[in-house]
Amino acid sequence: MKTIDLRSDTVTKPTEEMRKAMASAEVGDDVYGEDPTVNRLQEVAAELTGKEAALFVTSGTMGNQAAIAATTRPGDAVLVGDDAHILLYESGAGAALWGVQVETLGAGGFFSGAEVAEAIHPVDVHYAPARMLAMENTHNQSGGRVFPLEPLKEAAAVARDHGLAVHLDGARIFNASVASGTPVATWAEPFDSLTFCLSKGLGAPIGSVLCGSSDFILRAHRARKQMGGGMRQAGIIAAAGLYALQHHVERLADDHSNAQRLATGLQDLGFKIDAFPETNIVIFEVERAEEFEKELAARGVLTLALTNSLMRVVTHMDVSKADIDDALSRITEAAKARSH
Ligand code: TLP
Repeated sequence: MKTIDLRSDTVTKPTEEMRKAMASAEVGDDVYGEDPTVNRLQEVAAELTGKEAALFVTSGTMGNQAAIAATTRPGDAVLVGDDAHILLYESGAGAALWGVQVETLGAGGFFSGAEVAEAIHPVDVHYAPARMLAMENTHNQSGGRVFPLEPLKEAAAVARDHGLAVHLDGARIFNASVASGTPVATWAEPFDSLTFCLSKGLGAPIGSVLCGSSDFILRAHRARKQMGGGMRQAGIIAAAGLYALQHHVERLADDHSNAQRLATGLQDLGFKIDAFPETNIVIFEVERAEEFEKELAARGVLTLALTNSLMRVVTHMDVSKADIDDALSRITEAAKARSH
């Protein structure tokens, strides 16, 4: 029985063509800035996002943390939406490494300009001064929803007017771009900095890119070094990223239609879905989710229980439309077995 891994879009394995691009990559010591493939990836990323410069980092987490380091001082506040990755899933790095306090605003990952204004405390010794607003698009925990462009611009503008730097955790910004038909540079425009991941829907094995002004990237480069992220012949992995940007962007539309197929099947089985998927993430309600995760795993379908009543499934390059149908029939069996 084939295992169908829907835990995340991070589980993809490099294709043969991607491996060939990796094997033949020109490399050098990137700590000396001498890796031509890393340099090329950074140029391409800066161009795609419309920023001056870019920095190849090991992960989305490292990109977000380097952005925080480059922008804040200990004691500052970083504002994020509800359930942001920076708050929930970066192992407390903002506090542990840079001494910042992460504060949330809005609901479900989304917020208005007025909510941003309200979250920024007046200058008063009682409050941690807000130095940065970090938005997330697509928003993972709400089921890969796209933060619509106009409200996003408004929220970013309000933060900027109050003197905050504005960062985008764009781990899945290419999904937002493909789903909306709006170029990545347009999504990136309201932000001082953004990270995007090569190792999620784009199918590369490792890596993310942080983009911003040249000054910002210089400071982030230092933070990357502090985190042990100075890599040597990293062109081997940057080549996979370049390959992914050339060959795996448009196909994200397939992941989105597979997610919708999966969501429709789950709804037909009676599972409640709060947000019908716009991109590649489906979150559905189920009783005793942790148990259901195990019941599905026993049938070769890997999923992620987010809480004891919410499950996440994610579509990606390594699951086909036929795999989705196969997964749905195994989920049907597991659900039936429960009701007996
Ligand atoms: N998210 C992972 C897990 O950490 C939850 C996943 O499987 O979805 N920002 C966002 C919005 C993300 O979803 C993730 C990864 C990251 C940043 C961090 O990327 P990595 O895993 O490369 O550090």
